Amino acid sequence: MQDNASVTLIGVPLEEGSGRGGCSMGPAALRIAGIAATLTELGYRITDRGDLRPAPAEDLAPMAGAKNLQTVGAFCRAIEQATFEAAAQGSVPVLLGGDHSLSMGSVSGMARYARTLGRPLFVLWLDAHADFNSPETSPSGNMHGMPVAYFCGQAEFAPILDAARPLVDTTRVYQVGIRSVDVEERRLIAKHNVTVFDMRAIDEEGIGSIVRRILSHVENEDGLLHVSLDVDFLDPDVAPGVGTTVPGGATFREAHLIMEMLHDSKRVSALDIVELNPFLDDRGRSARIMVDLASSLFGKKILDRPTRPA
Ligand code: B3U
Ligand code: MN
Ligand code: MN
Repeated sequence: MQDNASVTLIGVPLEEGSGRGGCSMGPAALRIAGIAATLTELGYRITDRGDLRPAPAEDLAPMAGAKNLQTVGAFCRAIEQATFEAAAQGSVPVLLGGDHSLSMGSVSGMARYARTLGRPLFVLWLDAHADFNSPETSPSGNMHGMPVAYFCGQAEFAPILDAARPLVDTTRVYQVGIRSVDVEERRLIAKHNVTVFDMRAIDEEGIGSIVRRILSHVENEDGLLHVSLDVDFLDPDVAPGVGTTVPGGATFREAHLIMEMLHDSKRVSALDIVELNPFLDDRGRSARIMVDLASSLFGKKILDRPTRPA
């Protein structure tokens, strides 16, 4: 992402992928927490496309292993198009979620855009969960646990969403912060060579070194980078406003350092902010933290010069 670029906000009031109510209020909470004003102050031109509200996709046959498929599928189609269009206009799409199933659409839209440029798309998945289930392996049937498997091309999705979609090469997917993985996900992650930096890796190596390594791969291939930020990446003590809290998550400072390093890289082409559940939040705290992290990703600095001597 270039300084002084334009940003397109895309509201996704989707909670049907999560198995509980609340995430549909996420876009409103992020707007109330000041996402547009914060990015405007940083010098960006903001277009707010409002909230997507597609009619359910009745051509999708209901599936036992994928709850609310017609709603989630309709959203993902609309998101794919809106994300692609924003990127093709030279803007950075910022998806205001909404549960994490929305990333099936946003990553697919960016994969289509990257293909038009002939450049590879990388995905940085910041999450407590691997989200690598398919309708066959999911213990819950909730589609927010499936987006990574979807855009990496797990075969079981072919009949239910667009089979001709561009995919992301699994070797270009980086999962950071993982600490809750289902049995089948564990097998699939190993089989597909997804690079996982779990919480142990963060504790042992430090987040700065991990992010530097990921960014050097993106740079070596002149890639675009899609960042998908699940609220539960953070420790629940930091961000309680999420349905599936898992203890032992990233700290406030670790998360900010990631965002600051991502900004410096100028590689970020799209951002998802997902799983914020204002119904479970503590007086807007998590919404404000997500906006704060977004502002670091878009260039907010502690000082107007490097804070670390070269
Ligand atoms: N892996 C479990 C739980 C889960 C995944 N993502 C979230 N929860 N937020 C599942 O249902 O797939
Ligand atoms: Mn997730
Ligand atoms: Mn999660």
